[in-house]
Amino acid sequence: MEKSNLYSAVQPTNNLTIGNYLGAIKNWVNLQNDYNCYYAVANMHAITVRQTPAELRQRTLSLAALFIACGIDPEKCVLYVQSQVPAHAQLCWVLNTFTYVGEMERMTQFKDKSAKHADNINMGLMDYPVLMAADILLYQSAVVPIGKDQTQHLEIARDIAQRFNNAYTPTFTVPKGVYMKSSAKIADLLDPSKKMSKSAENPNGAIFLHDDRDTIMRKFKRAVTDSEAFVKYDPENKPGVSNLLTIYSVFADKSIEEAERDFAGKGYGDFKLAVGEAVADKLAPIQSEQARLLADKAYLEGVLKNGAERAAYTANKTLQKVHKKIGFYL
Ligand code: LTN
Repeated sequence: MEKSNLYSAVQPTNNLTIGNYLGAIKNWVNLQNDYNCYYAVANMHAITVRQTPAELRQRTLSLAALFIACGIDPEKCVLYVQSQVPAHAQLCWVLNTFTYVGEMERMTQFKDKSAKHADNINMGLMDYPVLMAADILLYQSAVVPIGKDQTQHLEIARDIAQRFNNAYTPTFTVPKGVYMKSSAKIADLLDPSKKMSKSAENPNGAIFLHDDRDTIMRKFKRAVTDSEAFVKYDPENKPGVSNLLTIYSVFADKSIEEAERDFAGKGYGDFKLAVGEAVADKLAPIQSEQARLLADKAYLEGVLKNGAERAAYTANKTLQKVHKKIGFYL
């Protein structure tokens, strides 16, 4: 059977945490055999808030290298940088005329980001969901793996697709969002009532994918536990310990029960050490592969150029159809 197309993207803005790794990239790796995957570095979305140019450029390359280092195979998938495929901006323009100002003003993320960046509520920020719809629809994507925070964006993409299809003839595949149920939810190490976030106030509560072993060990050592002294999975009463158990279980590839057994009769000191080591052991090879790729710029640029060409091929086919239907003189 013909595989369906799958689309996802990450913005090259903040540094990614182990939560992002488990919630997004690790799943992407598992999906690459079952779908025609398009994975993008969403640098056009990134500029909706002000960026330092040199940093944005560096983070773009760095994120692409990270994807590959995590196991995304650029031969199997189409891995590319969004701005290298002009069709994204082109389709976005057309889709803008199928999107209402009112519905964009009501988007939760727009409201949140407007409050956070009150000095720069630019049109791009408001148009963010339309650009995202363009990303998805250009590739006739059937499936879009996303986090819960992107639900509203995916709904709008579906609405826009249906609106266009109804106004003309079926043109876009109407995408379905998939929410990774199996992926473990990782909480902040210092405040286990909060999700581990790349923009947490205190960076000691989050493990970043670029953290070295010493940093990782130090952060786990300081992680919040409780005043009891036994390792047991009980998210309600022992949120800190349960979070550490979850992290250990995914990074050491063990079930929660096995993880509990590993620490039966042991104190929190040993436990935290083991969790830190499991994480550091998993991240070390990813980090060294990412560094190796970043040092081989010619290779990396070649991969991205090839990815952009393959992406543009599919994207331009869709764009051509759209332009024809709306009556652009071709
Ligand atoms: N908005 C997403 C990133 C993103 C995306 C996409 C995700 C941009 N375009 C298309 C899925 C499909 C985010 O910030 N997580």
